[in-house]
Amino acid sequence: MKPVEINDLPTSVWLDINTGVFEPCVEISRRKVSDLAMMFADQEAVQQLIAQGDPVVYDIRYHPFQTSTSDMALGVSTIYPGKVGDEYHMTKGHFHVRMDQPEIYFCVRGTGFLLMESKEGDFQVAEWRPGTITHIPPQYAHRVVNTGPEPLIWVASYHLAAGHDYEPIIARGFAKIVVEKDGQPVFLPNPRRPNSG
Ligand code: S6P
Ligand code: ZN
Repeated sequence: MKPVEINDLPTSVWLDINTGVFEPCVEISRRKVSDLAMMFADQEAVQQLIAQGDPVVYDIRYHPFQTSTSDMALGVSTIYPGKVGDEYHMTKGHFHVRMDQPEIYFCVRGTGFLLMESKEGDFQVAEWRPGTITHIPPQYAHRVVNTGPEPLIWVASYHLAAGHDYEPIIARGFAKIVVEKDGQPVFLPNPRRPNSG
């Protein structure tokens, strides 16, 4: 990641809500099936997709707003429609390293779900459509799932200092996975957590 520049002047960026492209944007990250390999339940499907070209699951565009006295950041993420086996495309999901740091997500295109789970095991779901805005309290891990036929695009607003902690998600996932059954999204217990019922 490039070093964050300090800018004490007002700044605006411009977002295309149809494509998730925004300018200026200092960094674009792309996550493919192989980057999320351990996150999906169907490991056979993971290996097949990687062998067939390793499709992109989502892109993240990021821009920091660092002044001499404050820090904020904007992320715009786009999950492309698709599944790995029966499980819908989703983000890795993370806790913030700083457990006092909340975040706001603003859905601008597509449909799906935001999964949130605290370290104590409180599991919450927000259903998303364009215009849904969710406040994620500190101490809740967050993952977005695209269950629709078009890209799911949202804006994330958070403090730069929040940080990303992926380890608990890599180790255990979320309480539920979201899979397609008879053309509809359904929530199933995470098979990696035998007691999540
Ligand atoms: C950062 C914010 C988002 C995510 C992005 C990708 O706090 O929540 O910008 O980084 O949506 O998700 P993940 O789980 O791969 O970082
Ligand atoms: Zn976050």
